[in-house]
Amino acid sequence: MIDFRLYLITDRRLIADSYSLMAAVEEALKGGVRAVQLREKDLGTRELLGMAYKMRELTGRYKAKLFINDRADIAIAIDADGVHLGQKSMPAYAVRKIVHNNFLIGVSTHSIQEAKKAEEEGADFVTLGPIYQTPSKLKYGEPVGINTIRRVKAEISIPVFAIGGIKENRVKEVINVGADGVALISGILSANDICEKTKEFLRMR
Ligand code: 3NM
Repeated sequence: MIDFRLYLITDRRLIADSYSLMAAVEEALKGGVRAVQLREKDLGTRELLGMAYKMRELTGRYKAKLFINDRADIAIAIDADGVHLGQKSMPAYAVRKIVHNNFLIGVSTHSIQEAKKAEEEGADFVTLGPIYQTPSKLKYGEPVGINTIRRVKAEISIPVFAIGGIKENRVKEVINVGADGVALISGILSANDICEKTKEFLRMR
């Protein structure tokens, strides 16, 4: 069940020096985040697995959901709530074959076509983006803009999370065009006071 509206994605390189990754995520959890995606793409399998176990323990203490980026195997091994798949990951229909019934599958999408396909293939929710310019802009392609949210929402019935350059002053406008929630990295993790910033995001709706 997708019972969250703010989806925090990790990138430890974007965190202010004063926080470790675990401390940063704990501050966000204290501020009210209820879903975290572990996305540390530069780590090898053993390092990622070790981090994932710790993140499971931490998110579990706050009764928050934990998703693992791309790696369904690691998600299953550490008893995560789900996996978040990219366009080059295993497709959702293949992941469904190896997971239990309540396991959640998120898929990153960048167009109406990708969002429709993700739903057809069995995703529980999608992220759609980049909506705005992101700090690491070119990596995710040109911004798709907020009208794409409206159009995707008209085509699919699973929840859609707006992603890419989401700051607190943009939450209202993406929700107003139909987004079910927002997914973000730097808006929260680059803040000097992560707990306070998280609360600001949760107020902005
Ligand atoms: N995926 P920030 S944009 C991880 O469009 C990611 O699929 C995107 O970081 C997509 O909140 C993005 O700092 C980066 O802009 C989100």
